[in-house]
Amino acid sequence: MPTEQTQESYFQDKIDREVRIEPTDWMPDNYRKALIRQISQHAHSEIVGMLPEANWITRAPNLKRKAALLAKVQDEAGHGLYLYAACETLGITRDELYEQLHSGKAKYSSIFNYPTLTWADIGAIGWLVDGAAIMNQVPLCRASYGPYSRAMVRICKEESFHQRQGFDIMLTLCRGTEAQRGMAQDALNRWWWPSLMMFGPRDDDSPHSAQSMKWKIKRNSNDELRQRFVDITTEQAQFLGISIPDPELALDPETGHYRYGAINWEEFKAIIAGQGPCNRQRLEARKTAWADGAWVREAALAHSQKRAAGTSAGAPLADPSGVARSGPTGATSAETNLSNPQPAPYVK
Ligand code: BYC
Repeated sequence: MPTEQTQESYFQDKIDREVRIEPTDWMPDNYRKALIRQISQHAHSEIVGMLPEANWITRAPNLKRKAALLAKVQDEAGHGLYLYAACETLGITRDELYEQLHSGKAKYSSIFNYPTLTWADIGAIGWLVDGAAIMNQVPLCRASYGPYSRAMVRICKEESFHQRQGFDIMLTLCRGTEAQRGMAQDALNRWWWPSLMMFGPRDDDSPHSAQSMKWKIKRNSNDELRQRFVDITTEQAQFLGISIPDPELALDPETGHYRYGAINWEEFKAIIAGQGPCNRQRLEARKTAWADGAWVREAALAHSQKRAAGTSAGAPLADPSGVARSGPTGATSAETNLSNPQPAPYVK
């Protein structure tokens, strides 16, 4: 019988050799907890992140923009689902995860506690917020936990489209009228600093980084990723012809990186403590969605129970997918549907 210590050194050795950890493998309890914390925070960020953007679907300036925004918000629901599913493989239920969000025990990204005041904010979110998300998430495609790393591959592909649509909105505004350029500048002024905060506290103030990097849950430090983001977006802002609201931003010729001014960490702490401009509103919206969805959950449960009971009794079932299925009578649901264009009722 291996001791806990030998199991742990075997586990670390696997991580060091880049072998993925899978749900049925032995893992230290703290590794499991660290993953649940990070993956669930990420999943919650996706579904809370839908709120400020969804606010603009009905006010998008044209059909093309509306379709792209609608698709983006739907993608975010999908990202939430992949991540919740990955998290559930660690032995926690979806209900427990939601409960942690609703009670305030689990965090979600600080960035979604700011309001979206104009259409340019949708551009700035795509460009900066999704840009920061990609910077942080591409390395997570190589995270040591298999289900998480695989979910991240798909998420990152979609995030790239999100970033492009945001940049395209900014570019259109910046090439537009004086008023439109003004809107783009105002959005950059409001979203720049909160975007830098998305990467988390400074490395010397980040309690989880060292262990998470040893376990390869995280591959890069918060400051490292933040610097990469500043380097890339500064030049994108120059291309757009708008100014980053940081008088200290300057290229350091020695390092080749852009130096930037001090981040207001007091604001960050207040936001993650629940005191941001929209924290209450965001949590209320999630709790209302959960309560309003109770009948859907009940109906889905009743449906699956009926199917299970029906299948075990060998009775024919209407397939909600609409694919013809033959029951013991030889009749298919498609045939039933021929005489009745409505979806076939359950056969008890
Ligand atoms: N917001 O030791 P640290 C997105 C918390 S958006 C709130 O550095 P760690 C999307 C942290 O949880 C982004 N809380 O932690 C984009 C910890 O508190 P607890 C979501 C934050 O985990 C567009 C404490 O501060 N992305 O997906 O090593 C549309 C100490 O921090 C934040 C992810 O979640 C923050 N910004 O590093 C829709 C990516 N930063 O737990 C959606 C995966 C830190 O001890 N997550 N905290 O109470 C990560 O990469 C890491 O968790 C972080 C933080 C870099 C965020």
